[in-house]
Amino acid sequence: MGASVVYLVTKNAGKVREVEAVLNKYGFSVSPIEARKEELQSDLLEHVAKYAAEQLIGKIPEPFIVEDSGLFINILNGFPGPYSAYVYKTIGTWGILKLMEGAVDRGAKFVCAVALCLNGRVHVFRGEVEGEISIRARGDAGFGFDPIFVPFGYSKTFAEMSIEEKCMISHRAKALQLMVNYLIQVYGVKNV
Ligand code: ITT
Repeated sequence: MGASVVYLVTKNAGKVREVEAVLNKYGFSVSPIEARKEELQSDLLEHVAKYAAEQLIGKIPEPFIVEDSGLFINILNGFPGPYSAYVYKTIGTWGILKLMEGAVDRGAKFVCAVALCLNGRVHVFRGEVEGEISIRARGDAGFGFDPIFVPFGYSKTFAEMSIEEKCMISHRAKALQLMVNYLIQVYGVKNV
């Protein structure tokens, strides 16, 4: 392939920083690109990311990534899930804490689907991290729901971690790691 630039279709600066933190380690630079994404209504993030990527084939340079992610809360039957961006914009972390008031089961997970488009074909990789919704918001690093999510095995929220720490365990880092493994296996990418 020989390309060391990966284009990332997003308007979320937090995602850009994290994708860079992971892919830079493997010799890739990340170039954010703003393009209109077609949003498929689906409960499955993989379908949403794949559909959006397929609609962009031939319109933007390759290889490119479309990433769709969300927070799934057990006691709320997976809400906000695929609607996380909208819920964050409307009720935010405060609203989620309010919905969770008095809840004993605070289990939740972040899920990420990365759709990679290479040579006109789309491949999807999924990553998850399990954890809990905290009682109150803590920390100001990261983005989105980071101040209210405590990954299992840790006492800090994602927003209390450095980007390096978050990217050792995050849903996004796991999906990206699978993508890098795929590039190594199938394409024998030299700079990996
Ligand atoms: P693009 O579509 O432009 O990439 P977006 O923010 O709209 O940006 P999504 O549709 O994938 O992206 O929405 C995911 C939302 O889920 C995001 O806005 C956050 O509120 C939340 N989210 C996803 N990953 C997160 C993370 O690592 N930390 C905190 N919140 C996260």
